[in-house]
Amino acid sequence: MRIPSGFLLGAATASYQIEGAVAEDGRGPSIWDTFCRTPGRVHDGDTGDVADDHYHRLEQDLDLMARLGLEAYRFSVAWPRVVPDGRGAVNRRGLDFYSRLVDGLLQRGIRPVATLYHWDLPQALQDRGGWLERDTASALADYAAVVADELGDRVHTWTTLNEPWCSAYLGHGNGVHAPGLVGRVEPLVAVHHLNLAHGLAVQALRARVVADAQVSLTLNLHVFRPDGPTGRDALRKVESLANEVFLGPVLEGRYPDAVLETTRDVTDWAFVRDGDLAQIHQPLDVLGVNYYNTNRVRLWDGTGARQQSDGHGRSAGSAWPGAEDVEFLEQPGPHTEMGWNIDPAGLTELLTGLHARFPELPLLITENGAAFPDTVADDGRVHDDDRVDYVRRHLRAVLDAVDAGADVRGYFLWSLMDNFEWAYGYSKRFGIVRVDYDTLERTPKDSALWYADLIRSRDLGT
Ligand code: IFM
Repeated sequence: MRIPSGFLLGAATASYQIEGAVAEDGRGPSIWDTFCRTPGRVHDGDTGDVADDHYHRLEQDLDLMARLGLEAYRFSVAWPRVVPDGRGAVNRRGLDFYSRLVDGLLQRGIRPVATLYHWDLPQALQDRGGWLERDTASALADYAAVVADELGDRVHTWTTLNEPWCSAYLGHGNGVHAPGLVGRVEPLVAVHHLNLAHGLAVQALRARVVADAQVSLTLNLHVFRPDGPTGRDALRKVESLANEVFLGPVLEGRYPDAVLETTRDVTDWAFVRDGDLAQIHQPLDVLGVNYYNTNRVRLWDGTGARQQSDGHGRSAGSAWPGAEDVEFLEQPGPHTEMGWNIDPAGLTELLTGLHARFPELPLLITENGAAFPDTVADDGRVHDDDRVDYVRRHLRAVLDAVDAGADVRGYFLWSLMDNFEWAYGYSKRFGIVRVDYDTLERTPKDSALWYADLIRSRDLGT
């Protein structure tokens, strides 16, 4: 199987997960700084204070990317580094960091792909209501304008939001992500304000970036498999909350009926104002797709303990408002260290399904990868054959979708290096480069060497 010419092979990271330097050069606090300091929220009390120290090791990390031969690099800009209070004064030193990053990529022939928001909301905005407050959407657009004025001449692809599903439902539904709120209507209010933020940010970007830059949104679209006689009903509910609530307004200009039905006893959506859907429904050049696993669902019959293996941890709240009667069943193995099942066929189905529904819309895999319990062998290397196998099989799944007609433009491996895995702290390693958290030394794992070879040969084998 050969990688088609023009198909980009890259790797991805996000600001809070790798940068560290949280109190340096004028950066303000983010909701994740606060969350990490709240006892019991993050594994072992880990924080992003140092993370991979990427902020101080930028040149070294750029050289590493060049050695691997990456064709593109997806990073996120930390809003609290650029506009420390969320609104108002711009921090020049924050912008300078990203400007150096983009220049460093271009000097090495690597295409920069920038995400504006990968979950590190300035704490000052959270203090004023965060994503429950409509004004946060226009604050994101103002921040987008600042970043685009600085980097708009050099960035190849822009993504407004990363996985708004996580921001909304994990942040405001089951509370396992910052800001750690538990509620039913709150995640849906957050969904709408995130959708609005996306639409306003697209408009701010379009007015400023070079004409051939691509503007996108990255969604972690879920693939559900129905189980038994109630599987279809369950699927309709969770699909509406996970996928349709974003695809509908962003790409079709409406909240679909299935969303309104599923959430009927939660909200009347009165927070959606006249004109909002037109603001949200902006043309996109490409849709970013993050994919890791699938879920098997059915309706709970009210007896026995309800199964809840949705892969995002347990809490007092639910990430599925209006679909609390859906059971997430344990999936057969193999699983990654996150407990997520390995199901590459789901990626092919997702991509071909998206292509059938939105035939004009190019797709980009903005994240795919796996955490495994890596060990350092006696020879000092990490022989992560399981990760190589995972990536190879998922890349094949992408190429299967391309063969079936889907217009997929590239693949970004999550992640370039081990990093802060949110509520799991540093306990899960997704990197193709190992980071020793004591010395911060970087060591390419076997998967990195394999990926570098693949980028050179563009041959995925048979
Ligand atoms: O680490 C995260 C990333 O920040 C968003 N997508 C999923 C990854 C693995 O959980």
